[in-house]
Amino acid sequence: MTAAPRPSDLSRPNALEAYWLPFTPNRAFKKDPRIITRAEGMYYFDQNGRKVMDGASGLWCSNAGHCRPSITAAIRAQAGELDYSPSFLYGHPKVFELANRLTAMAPKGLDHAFFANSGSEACESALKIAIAYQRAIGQGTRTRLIGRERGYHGVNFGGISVGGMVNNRKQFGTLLTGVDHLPTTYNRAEQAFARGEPTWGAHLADELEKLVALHDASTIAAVIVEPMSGSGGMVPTPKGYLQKLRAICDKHSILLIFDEVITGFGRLAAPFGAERYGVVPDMITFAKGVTNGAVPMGGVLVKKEIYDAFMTGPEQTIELFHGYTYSGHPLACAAALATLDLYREEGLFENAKALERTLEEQVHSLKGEPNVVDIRNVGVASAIDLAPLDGQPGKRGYEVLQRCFHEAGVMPRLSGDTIVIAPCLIATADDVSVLIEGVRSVLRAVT
Ligand code: PXG
Repeated sequence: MTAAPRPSDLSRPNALEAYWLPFTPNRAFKKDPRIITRAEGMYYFDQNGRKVMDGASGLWCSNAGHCRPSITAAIRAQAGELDYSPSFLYGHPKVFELANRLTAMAPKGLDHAFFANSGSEACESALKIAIAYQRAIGQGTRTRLIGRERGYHGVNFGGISVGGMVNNRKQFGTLLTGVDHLPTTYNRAEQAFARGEPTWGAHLADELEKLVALHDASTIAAVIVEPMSGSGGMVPTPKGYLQKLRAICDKHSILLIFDEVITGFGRLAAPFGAERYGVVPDMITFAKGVTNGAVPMGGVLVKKEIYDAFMTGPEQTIELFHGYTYSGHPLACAAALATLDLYREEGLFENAKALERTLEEQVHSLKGEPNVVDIRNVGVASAIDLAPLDGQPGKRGYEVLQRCFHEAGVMPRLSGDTIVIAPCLIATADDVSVLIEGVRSVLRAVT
């Protein structure tokens, strides 16, 4: 017998209180909620049917714009054909196809793909593979992981330990031991209002030599950095920095991991940041744009030498004790294959090159607007730093965000007092001006 529904089940279908929103000031949000009900192309629609332009590609994931019919159709068809199959001990055709497509897109030598379901899981997977690899090649003392201040590698324990954002770390105890951090490459005095990659800062890669001197190379497994730091306030990497980091890692046999969860799939006007900078890391993490955000997926592209180091011992033994129920989920694979087709058919990584120049021109025109203290850009990503209100960090940024949504009809991304504009790669020059002029009007209205 089914229990009769409790009255509350029916009387409060859309009450806000039960839902604990992630990375959101819940009380402020619930007083003034922003509810998205539909999306199409460059636009979101709210519960009143009002159009708001997406200025952040969702959360850096909907690179081809929203609700693209070919991706939607692929997901629908896959759901009707194979909804789920076990990821351990079995495979399905699309997961192999996707691994082949991704490794073909990746820099030469990254010949294997391991799948997860988010950027956070991608990072945990890469860090675990790094430590296990060192052990597999007889370097078991190499367990230390090096990240960077302001780095963001998701929210799981490995990721926040190597990550460098204090707010993401301070609530959660002692984290992983045996990590250390490179300094951030951001320096406002040297780099303010730089266009593209700043020319100052490559020397900061040499700080890795200091960490090697402090800990000894024999204790260090890997270094993980983002080719452009996204959540840490959108910080482009200085010219020459990644090349130096690669050279120092090679010198000391330390693995180099690029976290390309944001920078993969066209954000830097190339398939991966690795290609833009001509630096081949040992592993690349990806997520977000791989499925255009339509189904969760993440993963790691791994160098052949790393994979091969695990492929020893009796053939019936598991080589890596790691994986997820939903690794390579059929719906995510279908979405990813359709997404990669769309990126290619529409030449979106090429479009991104022109869009990068348009965005650069337009975003820097905000220099001189009230409270603007720095503007940065690289690829199809840009950031405007606002001076924080005295003793109330984040308040001015939050007000700008609210007004952008409710009054200007644009949705940039907010990180503290930094406004990020990173449009979908289908954006036209006119779309970019809608976003920039929307933000400009709000900056002029906010004190
Ligand atoms: N690595 C990087 C470089 C990321 O940017 C993650 C890992 C974690 O991914 P998941 O899928 O577990 O969230 C990210 C996520 C923002 C913003 O506005 C950035 C992220 C997520 C949400 C917001 O900067 N990046």
